[in-house]
Amino acid sequence: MTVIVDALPAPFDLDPLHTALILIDMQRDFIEPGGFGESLGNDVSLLRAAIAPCQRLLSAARAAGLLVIHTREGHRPDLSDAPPAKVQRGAPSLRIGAPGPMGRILIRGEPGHDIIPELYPQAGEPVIDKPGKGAFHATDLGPMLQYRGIRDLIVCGVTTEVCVHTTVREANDRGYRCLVPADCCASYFPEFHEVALRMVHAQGGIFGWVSDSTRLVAALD
Ligand code: C5J
Repeated sequence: MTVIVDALPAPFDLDPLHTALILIDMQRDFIEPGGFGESLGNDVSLLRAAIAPCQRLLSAARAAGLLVIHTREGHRPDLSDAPPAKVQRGAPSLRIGAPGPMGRILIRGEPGHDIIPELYPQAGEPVIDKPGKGAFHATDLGPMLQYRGIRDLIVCGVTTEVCVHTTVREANDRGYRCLVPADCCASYFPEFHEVALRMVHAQGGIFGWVSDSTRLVAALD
């Protein structure tokens, strides 16, 4: 079965059985006060706009039988997988690994590293722990998609211009077609969000396609 989604720069056709929905880093560390995002000086409330559209799309994707994959950015407690160049940025008391109100910042197993309750994974949905911005770098996402016969990706999450964009670029270079629902992504910088989305669909869709949750949910219904 093929469904057609109204998108830029052109309609996107997808087969739910060969499409994965990837929710990038919808973690407390980025979205709730007291985590990594706030430690970098950001207004984390700006990211909440993506939660309700992601919830609606997640329900539709589950009902339509899409593979649903969640990612979390974070590091081992001993920081052995954290490049020093990444750790050493920002004020020392607020760096990756430092204690915060939601546990050690961006460390696996800490409360802040977990996915927000509104979008919590269901049993059987893979969760990819990634040390970098892209979901393919140093993870088993590639083989996972290959073994499941996935050809197309719907990429949602935060932040648009950082981990969503890096993942879309990585996926595009690996031959996946990516569709980004604009309202299912968010940034601490609204202007970066807008430009990042334009960068995806510009030049004939140089990195992929852009649509929104309303159009996608209608197509999957
Ligand atoms: C950032 C992310 N912004 N998930 N990570 O550092 O986009």
